[in-house]
Amino acid sequence: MFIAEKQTPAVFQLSGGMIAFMIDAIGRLGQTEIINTRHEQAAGFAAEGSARISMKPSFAMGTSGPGATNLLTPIASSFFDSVPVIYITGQVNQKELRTNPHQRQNGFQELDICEMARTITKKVYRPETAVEAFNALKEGWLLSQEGRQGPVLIDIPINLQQEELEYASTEIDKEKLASRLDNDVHDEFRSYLIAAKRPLVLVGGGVRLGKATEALSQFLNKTGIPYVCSLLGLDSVSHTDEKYLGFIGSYGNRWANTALRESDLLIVFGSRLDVRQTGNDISGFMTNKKIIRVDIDDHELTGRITADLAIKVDILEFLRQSLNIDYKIDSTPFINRIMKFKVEHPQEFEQTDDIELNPNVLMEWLSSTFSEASGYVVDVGQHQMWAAQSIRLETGQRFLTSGGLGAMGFALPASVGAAFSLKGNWVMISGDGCMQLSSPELQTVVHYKLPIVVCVINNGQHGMVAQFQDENMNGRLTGTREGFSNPDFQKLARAYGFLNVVKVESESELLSLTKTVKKWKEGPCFLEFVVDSRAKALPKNSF
Ligand SMILES: Cc1ncc(C[n+]2csc(CCOP(=O)(O)OP(=O)(O)O)c2C)c(N)n1
Ligand SMILES: [Mg+2]
Repeated sequence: MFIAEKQTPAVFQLSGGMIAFMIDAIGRLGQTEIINTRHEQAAGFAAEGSARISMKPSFAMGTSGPGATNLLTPIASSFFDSVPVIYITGQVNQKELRTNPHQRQNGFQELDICEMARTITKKVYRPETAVEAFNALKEGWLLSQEGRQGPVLIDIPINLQQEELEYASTEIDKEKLASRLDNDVHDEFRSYLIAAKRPLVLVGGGVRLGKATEALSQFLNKTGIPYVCSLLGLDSVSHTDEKYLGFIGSYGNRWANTALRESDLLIVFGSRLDVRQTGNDISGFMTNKKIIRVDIDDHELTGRITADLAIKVDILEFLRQSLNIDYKIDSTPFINRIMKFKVEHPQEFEQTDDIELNPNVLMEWLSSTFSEASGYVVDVGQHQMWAAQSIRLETGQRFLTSGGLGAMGFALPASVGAAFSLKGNWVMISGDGCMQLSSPELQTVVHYKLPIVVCVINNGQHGMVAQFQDENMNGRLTGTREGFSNPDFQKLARAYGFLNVVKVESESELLSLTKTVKKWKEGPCFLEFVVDSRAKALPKNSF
């Protein structure tokens, strides 16, 4: 009843005895769709994808023991990327729970998932009564969304699941975050702006999580400050605005990192500034510039990069109030210089000429072919970086990927979750390695006839790690190319019931495919792109 009241798009799960009563209750009520995945990890990633799109908590469920441990990876993923997911695991009957901590196990499939998940959740609950279980749901729903968002875990013993409770509605308004802004902060902020010649905004994932994309756009237009994005910030801004200067970081666009280096004031909205963004050389990153950080989580503000001005605040509130600041800059000379550099060093030139299907050209082709898609869901590896570098997002298009955890196998199930939360077609981009972690979910896509364009970038290897080996291990490719092989993806897709399946090996084939593929976008289709194993994720920047 609680789940139904919250009008969540679906509950994602893989069945098991210890959650069977709860699943049955949701099914009998008939108000929430129950989506079966082929692995609990996929259920978790699907819930994460769904929550990122619906902007409210989603539910993933798994049974006790292996079902629960299979949920640990998505729990960590949603914790690091601040996504509100409510994970519910079944637990053995309270009578079966071990009482002596030195005993390994008492009940069958008994496992202390709460202890294991404690450090990767905002809170874990092991209710002792049915009323406590209900209260945990109520509190967990609010807590997962409060302040910096993130997952909670509720581990419910099977005997509690069978109790009947009188239901009382739970519509409680989320307490508004107390403002921590005062005029002094804005005065100081303005004084940094005024002193800067080349201010630059770095947009992180926190902007969208803080529901502040619109306010950010107003702020940027009003102030005239150009901007760059981190991986998770890519879909919070317009890519067609002339102030957009690209994707930064270790594998960022060369011109975006140049802008970062040349800026004399970096204003960071909701980004952790982790090593993928700053490189290892922190002092190099900070050279010749002032840094302002705005974040809801003060633990981030005291993290790797010390800011000249650190503001702990709800980003939406900060941006709204900043619209009143009297400030405007003409950044044209700075923008023009960076754009000239971009023209001289376009992204596709990073690959050598003899690569038959340039992966950056491929990503550009995908963005023009699927300019009307709801968004892209991208896995982990070189293909992820090629996508981040070269996909041009249309306004409102989403870009989901596993940021902080970087979990291979995220994209296919997350695209399932996204497809349940927002209509329109979704482009899922995976590597050949990642696809082998998630391929059972092809069945989920076919079963629910989801409008997902499955793209596999097949370079015959764990490319990202092979690239690392190339650079650091004299090209010994143990475990990445050696010992690695793929199934015939064409046959695999057909075996799962995909009707529209194609393999592309060169840029000329791409062009002739555009029309056909556009026709396929309504239902599931499977596109395999064969990319030379010598193609790399470049440039590899250090600052
Ligand atoms: C679950 C998991 N295991 C291992 C890794 C380490 N890892 C990062 S990228 C990568 C290779 C991915 O291979 P593929 O999907 O083929 O992508 P490519 O880099 O070739 O584009 C690996 C093994 C990871 N990030 N996640
Ligand atoms: Mg690969």
